[in-house]
Amino acid sequence: PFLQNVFNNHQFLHSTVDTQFIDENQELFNLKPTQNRAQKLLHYLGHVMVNGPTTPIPVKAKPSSIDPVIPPGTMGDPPIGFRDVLLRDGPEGFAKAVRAHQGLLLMDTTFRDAHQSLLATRVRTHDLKKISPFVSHNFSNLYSLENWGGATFDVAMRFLSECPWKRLQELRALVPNVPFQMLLRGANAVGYTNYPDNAVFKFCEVAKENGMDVFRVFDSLNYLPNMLLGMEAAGAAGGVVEAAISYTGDVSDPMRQKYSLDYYMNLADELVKAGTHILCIKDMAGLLKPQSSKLLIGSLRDRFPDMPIHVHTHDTAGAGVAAMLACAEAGADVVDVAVDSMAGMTSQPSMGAMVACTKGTELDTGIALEKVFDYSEYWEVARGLYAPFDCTATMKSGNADVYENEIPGGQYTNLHFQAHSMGLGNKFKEVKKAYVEANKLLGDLIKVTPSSKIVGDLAQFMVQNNLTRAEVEERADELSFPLSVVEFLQGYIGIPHGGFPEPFRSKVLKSLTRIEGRPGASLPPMDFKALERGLQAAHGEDITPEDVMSAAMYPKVFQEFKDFTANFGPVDCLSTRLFLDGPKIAEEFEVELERGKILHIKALALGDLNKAGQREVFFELNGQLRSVLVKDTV
Ligand code: 3PY
Ligand code: ZN
Repeated sequence: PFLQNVFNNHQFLHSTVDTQFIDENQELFNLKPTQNRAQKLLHYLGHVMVNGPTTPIPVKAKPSSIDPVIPPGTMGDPPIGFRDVLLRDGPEGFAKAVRAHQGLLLMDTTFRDAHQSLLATRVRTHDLKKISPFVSHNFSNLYSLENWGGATFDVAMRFLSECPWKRLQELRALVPNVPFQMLLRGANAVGYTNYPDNAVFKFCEVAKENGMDVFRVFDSLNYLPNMLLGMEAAGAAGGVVEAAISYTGDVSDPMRQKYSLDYYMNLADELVKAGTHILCIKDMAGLLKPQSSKLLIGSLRDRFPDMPIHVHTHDTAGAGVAAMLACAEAGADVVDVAVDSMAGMTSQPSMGAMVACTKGTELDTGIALEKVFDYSEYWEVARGLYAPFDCTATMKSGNADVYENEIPGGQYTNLHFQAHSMGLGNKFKEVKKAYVEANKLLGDLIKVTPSSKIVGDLAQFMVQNNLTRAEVEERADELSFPLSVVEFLQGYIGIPHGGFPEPFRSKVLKSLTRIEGRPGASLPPMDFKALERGLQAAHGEDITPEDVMSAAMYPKVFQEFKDFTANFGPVDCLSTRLFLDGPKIAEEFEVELERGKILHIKALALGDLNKAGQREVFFELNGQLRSVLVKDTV
């Protein structure tokens, strides 16, 4: 609301009032500074023009100067979708409808896992919002749109300086008919380690209130107590519970006994018993081949005829479409795909390929291929905006070696990039080999965030210190291992299938404490009221329940995000090219601060360096000359 303080109250300024007026109008002395978002944004743009982007840019490639065009086809109300079924019939009714559906259903991962795997999770709300009405109108028969959770929560604040909750709210308003899906790391929520139970419950509650529908719950060790906790939290919030078994090994290989078909069937029994609405196989590294798909999904289908089955994979080896077709033929109800231009390699298999390959069969998705082409074109151009983060800067193809190293999609990209950026492009193979050895040292783990990071940290430690597995085993009591490895062995993220590796564990831990059972069970509950008061003291009164949850998950990242926004304003309103690269001199552009509130800006000139090491940057803002002083740190 418009601030009615002493500086702009008409009656007060014109002295037409007496002191009683002051007593009755306390808000006159509400002297909080006005937001002045426009000036803050100029400050941000000036800063980028002088010093370059605020988010670290890994490669020299510039964001493309071509803006994506929104395809036509968004007139009127969007058609009815599965979300309408969910709102009407609740999670159980939704699950029934999914199971009863004729044909194959798809989950679209373009808004989450695809860019987490290919573009370092950097896709901004700005570009997601633009294409959302198109998705709502033309993909109303999706099972769900995965658009939240996993790494997006942390990255939104840390690297994009935007609020993950606002993303959820804004997308929800634009897509009323397609269920939204998030990835919940079980007892780790959207973080890397176990949180107190009440934090996981509260997180799910707030996510549901903000429009989340389907919670895919996994644990990085498939540790049942952690999974049950996450499922309970999602269920108590009123969400659809999709319990996900993380898949590793190869069920069709009789030589791979640790993660056998029986192992998966027993785990599935527990999850079904615990009341999951949907059962998911989460193949985070893309290890399912057609024959293992047939065996695993076929067995689950036989055992649980009424349970909807959803399969997630990555296309790292290039066999993703073949595997997902085999899953669908074996009885899966839903498989995950990303739109073609955001698919393949370490991302999900291609939506267009799945739609085309099932067309006219019993598995027909009912999705129009022409719409997929339009959607794909938007993303092909939008992807160009993220060129500085695109894995294709260095990675040129997928690789079937993933069947050996079992590295999850997103991590495969990260490790590849790290090897290249350290000038060790030719060492990637060595890193992958070390990953295999590190996994064996740790007892052959399920590898997915955060257990995959622990294996990766150990692998890097081995490469850096030139250590073989035998040497690490032998010298385990004297080496200083990465903290993540030590904490894993202490039991901080739960207990791996088959127990901890011995004598390795005892040699590393010596007298360090060991956590018994589920780690969250021994953590004291989080005091949200106290947290809220602390945040109010630090950042002012306007702290929302969503802010409290952001701080609960990532205290330091949240604080930095708030400080950044206090300085630079709502940078999420800027287009991606402006956000990353700033405007060119003489460029004119518009920034929509909120609906109907548009700033017209022109970048005029960059001043010379002054004695204080600053530059003055000149703009025209809504026709008026403005300037900002920016410290030149380059
Ligand atoms: C995540 O936890 O972010 C994942 O995508 C795991 O596969
Ligand atoms: Zn994934």
